Amino acid sequence: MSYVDNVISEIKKSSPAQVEFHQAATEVLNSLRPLLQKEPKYEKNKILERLVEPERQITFRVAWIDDKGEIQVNRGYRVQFNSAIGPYKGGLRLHPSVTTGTIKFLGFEQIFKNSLTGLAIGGAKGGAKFDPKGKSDNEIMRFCQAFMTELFRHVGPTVDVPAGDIGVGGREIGYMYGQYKRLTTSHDGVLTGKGINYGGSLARTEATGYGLVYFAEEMMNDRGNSLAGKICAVSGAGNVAIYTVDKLQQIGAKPVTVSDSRGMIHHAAGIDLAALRQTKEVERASLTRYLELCPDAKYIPVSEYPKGRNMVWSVPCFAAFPAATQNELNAADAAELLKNGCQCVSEGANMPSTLEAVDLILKAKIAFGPAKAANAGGVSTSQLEMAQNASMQQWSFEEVDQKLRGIMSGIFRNANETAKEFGEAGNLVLGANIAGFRKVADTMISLGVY
Ligand code: NDP
Ligand code: 2IT
Repeated sequence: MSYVDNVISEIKKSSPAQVEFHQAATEVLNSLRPLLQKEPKYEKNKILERLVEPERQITFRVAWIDDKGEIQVNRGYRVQFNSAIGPYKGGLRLHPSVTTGTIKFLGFEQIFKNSLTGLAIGGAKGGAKFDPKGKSDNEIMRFCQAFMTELFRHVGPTVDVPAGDIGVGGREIGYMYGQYKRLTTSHDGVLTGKGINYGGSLARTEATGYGLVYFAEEMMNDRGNSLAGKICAVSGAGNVAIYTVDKLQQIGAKPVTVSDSRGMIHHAAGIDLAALRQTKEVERASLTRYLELCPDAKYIPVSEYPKGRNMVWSVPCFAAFPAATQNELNAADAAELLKNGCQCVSEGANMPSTLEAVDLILKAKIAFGPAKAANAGGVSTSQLEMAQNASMQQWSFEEVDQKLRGIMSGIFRNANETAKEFGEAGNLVLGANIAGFRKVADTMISLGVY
């Protein structure tokens, strides 16, 4: 058995239930094969065995009192995966589907994503198995305070800097930061995605979606094409999806879909950004509310999707932006996108495409932006927030956005050139994985065995 096969098989044996982590590790490790063959030092130093084992993994009890006065208990997580090149950095996810396997896959991906940004940030992820839906604002506040009451002892501005992810936006970051500040008396910016009044960075809210579109434009320009005037399909209706729609419209493209966990909107006239923001950011409502605001749109509930299909991907489009969650685009979805002439898939969510879907898309040789490259704008701008906090400055929106553009363009060049170096021009999965890995692995060797 080869080195890579051995490590993958060991992961499956030692953590049998962590299927999402197996999937993420399989994708990354498989694409490292040409590098590992060329450079025996990685196997000799047991880099893969060390990389797949988190440096530290914390689970903890989160107990809080709901509006009825009843005690609720949830499980909290922080997986501090790798700090070779900088402090742990990565988001917090609050969703009922969260398991150890979810947080580990996200933390593992984050190592390579953060390395690729060219910034000094290590990889981590956290969150809780908790459903924010139907909770009052006071319940969210008490949950976030309880969560931070344990987490505060494991984080710090040069140790570990969490941020948002699914179910964690500005409101939750504010409640967590307030609790951290009360417990430590320190106003040190330990979370990113903070409000602008208390240390947040302008453009962090927009950064993941904007960065995703900048990355897709880089891929298109490299192929002598552009997104301007093109029909785009976007999934999700949260932070990443909203600002993907926003930037697509700014550059003259036409996004026509969004979706949430209950259904999707197909708005042939083009998504109405104000109606989308009113529905999701102001009212925190279902997309049926969007339909009330825009009656010329079409709403399809999940119950009407054919089995095993995500209907967003059956809408003919030039470019597709999965921006909801993992494994939301499978092989059947990919086949339909390709059949309808799709030329570009750029991943806003983490691991939205299944391994089989990625294979089909790569074989078709259309542009494919893997999550760890394409959605790295969020964490990059988080690092810009850390830099502003550390120097007690606040930069303008334009300054941050300009830096974000530069970082996305650097990520594209790095992944693209690395793919060419290994004789796989255009394969940004291989390019991103090898480029992200090399910096972390070489650093681990420099730092001595740990
Ligand atoms: P939000 O919570 O703001 O939005 C998530 C959206 O996806 C919602 O519309 C939600 O629908 C939908 N969704 C979530 N889970 C599911 C599910 N299991 N099935 C169907 N729909 C689902 O999160 P973000 O926009 O921040 O995150 C979206 C993706 O982007 C995630 O994969 C995240 O890891 C990734 N990401 C986020 C970054 C950030 O800066 N926020 C940075 C990089 C990546 P509903 O509201 O009905 O639950
Ligand atoms: O997946 C991700 O990159 C994020 N959720 C953002 C992490 C961050 O630290 O900003």
